[in-house]
Amino acid sequence: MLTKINHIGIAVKSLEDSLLFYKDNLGMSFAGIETVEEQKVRVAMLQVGESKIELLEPTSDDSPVAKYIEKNGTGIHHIAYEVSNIEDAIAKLLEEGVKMIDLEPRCGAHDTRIAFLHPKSSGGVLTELCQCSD
Ligand code: CMX
Repeated sequence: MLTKINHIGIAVKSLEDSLLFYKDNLGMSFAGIETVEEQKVRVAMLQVGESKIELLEPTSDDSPVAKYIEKNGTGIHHIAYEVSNIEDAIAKLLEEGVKMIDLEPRCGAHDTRIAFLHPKSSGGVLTELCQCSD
């Protein structure tokens, strides 16, 4: 069902401050910043080899990522696994009794369709399914 890890999401307070570390100190290539209005986050995607790191900055105090930072501090927020057919993946997980936050895909960053599993079903790790556009 899963084809690879698409990205690791990291909650930060400021993209610009965090980019100094990831882009300048670690030398990751930077693919630009995008705002996902619906989820109240600004997202910066960085690439290292085949792997991607997604920095998430809340755009308002009521953003879910702002709430996450308030409760847990900055740090790893989610792991996103790539799937080739997200509807099939959601249906399979539901059939197996996995609790989903998203019963239907929603829009993610960089032209993807995504769905979150409930952390109760994944040992407290927020887990995302992610289907890239063809
Ligand atoms: N890690 C672990 N647990 C988390 C979590 C995280 N990062 N974020 C939320 N939770 C927990 C909550 O504490 C809550 O637990 P309880 O049910 O025990 O209280 C549960 O998950 C549900 O969270 P919620 O905020 O109450 O539920 P919502 O449906 O309102 O939102 C979610 C869930 C995950 C979508 C939202 O919290 C969130 O993080 N949104 C931002 C998503 C994001 O990262 N978008 C970026 C772009 C996407 C991309 O392309 O990758």
